[in-house]
Amino acid sequence: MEVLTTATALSSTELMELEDRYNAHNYHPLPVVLERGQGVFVWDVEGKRYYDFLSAYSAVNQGHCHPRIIQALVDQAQKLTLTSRAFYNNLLGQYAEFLSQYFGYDRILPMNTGVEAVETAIKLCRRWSYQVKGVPDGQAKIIFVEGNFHGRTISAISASTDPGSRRGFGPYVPGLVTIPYDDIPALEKALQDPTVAGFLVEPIQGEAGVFVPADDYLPKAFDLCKQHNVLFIADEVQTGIARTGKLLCCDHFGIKPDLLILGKAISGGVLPVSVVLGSDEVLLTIKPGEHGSTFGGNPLACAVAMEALRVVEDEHLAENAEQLGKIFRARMLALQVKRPDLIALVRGKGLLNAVVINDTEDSQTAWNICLELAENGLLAKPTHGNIIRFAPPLVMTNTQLEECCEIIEGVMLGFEQ
Ligand code: IF1
Repeated sequence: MEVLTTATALSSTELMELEDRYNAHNYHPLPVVLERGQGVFVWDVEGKRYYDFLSAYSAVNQGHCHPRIIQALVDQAQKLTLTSRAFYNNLLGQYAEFLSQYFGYDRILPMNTGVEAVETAIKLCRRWSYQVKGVPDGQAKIIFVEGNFHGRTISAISASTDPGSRRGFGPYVPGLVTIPYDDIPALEKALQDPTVAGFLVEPIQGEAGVFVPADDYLPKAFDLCKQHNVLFIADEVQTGIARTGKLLCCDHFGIKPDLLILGKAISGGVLPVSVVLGSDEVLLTIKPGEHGSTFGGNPLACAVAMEALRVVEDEHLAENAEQLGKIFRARMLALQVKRPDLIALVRGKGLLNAVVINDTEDSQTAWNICLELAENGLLAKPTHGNIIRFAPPLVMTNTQLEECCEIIEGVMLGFEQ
């Protein structure tokens, strides 16, 4: 049996078969095999070009292989990639200062994947509640909302209400409470418990289908948390870094989370970088040797993330997302008028949008629409069966967005259920 030592020119079909044979079946990808990305475009192994309307789930906000970010990666990769935190490196202090000032916090705790940052926030919240709030040791509760998605670790799925994420992985982590989303009375009731340490929420629920809460939900939730000396923790792994038309989704609601969780696009999707930002009061409750990770805060991640965030600012990506998002939703709403049988709802903020297909969650309609979109050169994927998430890189131009709307309109108007 010939062992493939280097990437051989295999067809999409051969590559899908190879992955099917040797890789775990923990995803059900669209039958498209990508080989190259640049800006808003990706190409499959046969050379077909697509508009990327998923952006690797909002990790590639700055566009694929952004030249400035890749240059930062290459330059640093030729100097020093990893030291571990057993020693200092020349970039972590500069990175921590850069991030603290960029987002307006006292300090950071650097990790790698989004869910590691979520786990870190849970540990910080529990530790703060014992050391500062005075919750009896081992009794801290953290409130989550129904429909949440915070990653795939045992803690994250213990907080999940999605059977697909949590079924068959018990026993579950205790102390994680779920309440209805966008429901202030439910939060008020849960906060009566003096052992509650934190409220951890996505400002907009991405995976659940881009649920945008009532305008007063997050501000009221934040005020309630302050009244009960509970940490308000925002998971902005997907909604952060300009995706919803502001640097942070919380900025739309005028609130500043006590702990801010970021990931994905903080590195422009170039390599895994995540972080928790907060006050000295909370972050300094973890002492040396009590938390960490091999790659957390590595110099390569620091160099890449600083450049990725400079690009967000220099290219006004939040403003662009805000403007293009309005155009996109207007075009989709106009499309809904023409195809009310197919489109039930359009919702979103900035360039995090979803079109809810007028069919049951277990229908193949949304999937089949995405297959036709791919045929027509646009990549999107359903979330939760009948909801198609549309989230292109934030570097998209008006002209490109108009062209993408034409592709989506063409497919939807001609689609036979
Ligand atoms: C998958 C979803 C999106 C996230 C929020 C934490 C994490 C995520 C709000 C964890 C990750 C990814 C994970 C990926 C698909 C994608 C996803 F569909 F799963 F839910 F974006 F909506 N908080 N979301 O969205 O970050 O550890 O992955 O770096 O697991 O299928 P991670």
